[in-house]
Order: sequence, then structure tokens, then C-alpha cells
Amino acid sequence: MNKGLMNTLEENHKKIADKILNNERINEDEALLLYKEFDLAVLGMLANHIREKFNQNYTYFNRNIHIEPTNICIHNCLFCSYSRKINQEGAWEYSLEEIRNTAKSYKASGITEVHIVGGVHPNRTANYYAELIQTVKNELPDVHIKAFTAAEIEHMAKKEGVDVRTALMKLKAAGLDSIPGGGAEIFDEELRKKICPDKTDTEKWLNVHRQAHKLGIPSNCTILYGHIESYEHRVDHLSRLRKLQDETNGFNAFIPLKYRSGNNEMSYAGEVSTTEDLRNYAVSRIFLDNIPHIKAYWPMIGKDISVISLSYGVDDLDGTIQDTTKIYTMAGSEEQNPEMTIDEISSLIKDAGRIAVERNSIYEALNIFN
Ligand code: V47
Ligand code: SF4
Repeated sequence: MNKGLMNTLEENHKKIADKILNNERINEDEALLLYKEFDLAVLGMLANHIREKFNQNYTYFNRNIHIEPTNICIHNCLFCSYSRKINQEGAWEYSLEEIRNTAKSYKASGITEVHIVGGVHPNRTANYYAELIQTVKNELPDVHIKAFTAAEIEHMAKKEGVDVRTALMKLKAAGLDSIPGGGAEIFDEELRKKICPDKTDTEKWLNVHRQAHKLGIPSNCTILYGHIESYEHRVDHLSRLRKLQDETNGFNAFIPLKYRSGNNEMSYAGEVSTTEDLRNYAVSRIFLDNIPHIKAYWPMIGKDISVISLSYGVDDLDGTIQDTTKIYTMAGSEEQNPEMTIDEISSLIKDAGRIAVERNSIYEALNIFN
């Protein structure tokens, strides 16, 4: 780290910076100070130190598509712009045949991952979703299937009348390879009641991921930030994730999801600034010293901020997407048709001074773009 910059730090800030540079774990109080008192330039340098310890100068992406089987959802998350009730205008529900045809249309496309997430449908069981996975896998046998948030898994197990572990085993037998990080929102129980009152609770979310990791199914994790939470809430959230990772080591990536305020019941909260996004990426990178990757999900945050985030701890930009997801389009993201070619995504990364690496879903390098 830049010596001149280090010399300008106050004594207690210097102690924390030294700890980070010596690769020592920081505690919750220290993380709070990072959020509240540290200069963004200092945070960037500290986060970059950890980022390069884990991932050198590499920045990862993959070739992926999303399938969103339905937006019909039993829950009522106030930040959601996407869900509908049965028969409500704007609701969709694809049949297995339609999903088969979608998968078929990507046979020769070079994609390596299908990300499948939708609303928590009132009637769908674990057996139905196992069939859905099998349907996609039959068409795309070599493609990694990352599917279903903990909220969907919890509900499909209940509908099937089985426990979460049994549901996960059924999904795995059908071809599930990993689980995405959605549904975590914010773990603080009081705040969770305010923004997603009837959603899968914190302990259940953590338990789905714990059970998955124990079965050898890796997963991602997220936070929904930039609404009505405080820095204390964010640190508590990160801390619960770090604890679970100490126990299971099953998380591949952490994805901070910025609250987007378009067309939902929390629009009054507005959106946080770009500086706040960068601060959040940096503190997450520093605090989560046991999760190898920090992802900027570009359809949510936009291409421009994603590229800047590579200097604030981020080492992964998700994928090419091919205009297959609507969650953030409906919440007012600037990326209304999220799609990037390999050329475009690798050039963005190279322009930021990083080495672009096309990865598979478990972060093995497939192609390096120098
Ligand atoms: O759980 C919903 C979030 C999540 C809004 O694991 C919103 O690789 C911001 O988890 N503003 C689903 N966020 C998406 C998700 C995800 C996305 C990309 C990659 C991965 C991965 C996971 O979207 C939900 C919720 O937290 N969300 N509405 C909104 N208005
Ligand atoms: Fe349903 Fe997910 Fe939207 Fe919540 S965020 S209402 S669980 S689709």
C-alpha cells in the first residue's frame, strides 16, 4: 500500500489497515469503522490487497443464460418489482415444454451455465423442479445448472412434504450443480420483517445453504443493501455469512445486490450513490476473508460501475446473460436488455488493467484474454 497514504491515517485507523495488510481477520467493530470513517481511496487500496491475494490480477466472467420459470410468488417482498399473483396482469409461468425449447435453442451457443430462478410458486413441488432440471439437463448435458434460491427450495420441500435435505438430494440427483445466492436480503430479524415480512427467515436461509454445502453442493451468497438498513445491519449480515463459511467452506462468491427503486413499494427509499456501492464492495471484500470471490452483477449495477468496482475488491463480473433476465430490468436498472458479447466483456476487463478470464461455474479457467 502507498506509504504516504498510510502515514496520513489516524492511529486507530492505521492499526486496522496494518491488520488487513498482514492478512489478519478484522472484527465487527473494525468493519463498522471501515464503513463509517475510512476514506474511499484507502478502502480501495486495502480491498485490492485482499482481492489480489485471492485472485491476483484476474477478473472472471462466464457464458451464461437465465431461465425464469415463473414470476408468480407467494411472498410480498416490498423491494420486488417482478413478482405477480396468479392471474394478475404481467404474470408468467412457462411449461416444461417451453423450458425444453428454450434450453434446446442454446445447444450450440457455447454457454457453460444456466441460472434458474423465479418466484416462489404456490403449487410447485420439489419433484416438479427436479423434473424441470432434468428437462434442461437432457438438452444441455454439459452445462452447469445453478438453480433456486433458498426461499424457493424451502417452499418446494414443504409442498413435497419432505425436509430440505431430502429436497436438495432430489434436485442434485436430477442435475443441480450449485445454488445461487438470492433470498438472503438482510439477516437482521427486525429489518427483515419490515422489507420482506413473510419470506423464508434468516435461520432457514442459512440452513438451506448449510445443508447444501454438506451435500457437496456449492453456493453463492448475497446482501440486499442501499435501502433502509444501517451499517450495523450490513456488518451483522456479513458476519453471519463469514461464520457459516468458517463452518462449511461452501460459498464460492459473495454478490452485493444494490436496491433498485423502480416500480416497487419501497421506492420512497431512493437509491444509494456510486461511492456507497464502491465502499460496500470494498468492506465486503476485506471482511469476508474466507470467501474467494466478490461479484459485481452488472445487469443490476450497470457496466460502468462494474468496471470501476474492479479496483474496490471485485474480481468477477458474472456473465454474458444474453438478455435472459427481467428482475433488474423491471426494477429500473439502466441495463434494459442485459447482454454482452465475449469481446465486449473481455475488453471492459482489459481496459480496467485486469486479465480477463472466462471461467466455468466453479472458477476453473477456460480461456484467458490477454
Ligand atoms: O433475492 C429483487 C434481489 C435477488 C430487487 O448467485 C433486488 O450468481 C435489488 O440473487 N433491487 C435475486 N435487488 C437475484 C440473485 C442473483 C443475481 C445474480 C447472480 C446470482 C448468483 C444471484 O434479487 C433477490 C433479491 O435480493 N432483488 N428485487 C430490487 N428491486
Ligand atoms: Fe417473491 Fe423473490 Fe420477489 Fe420476494 S423477491 S416477492 S420471494 S420473487
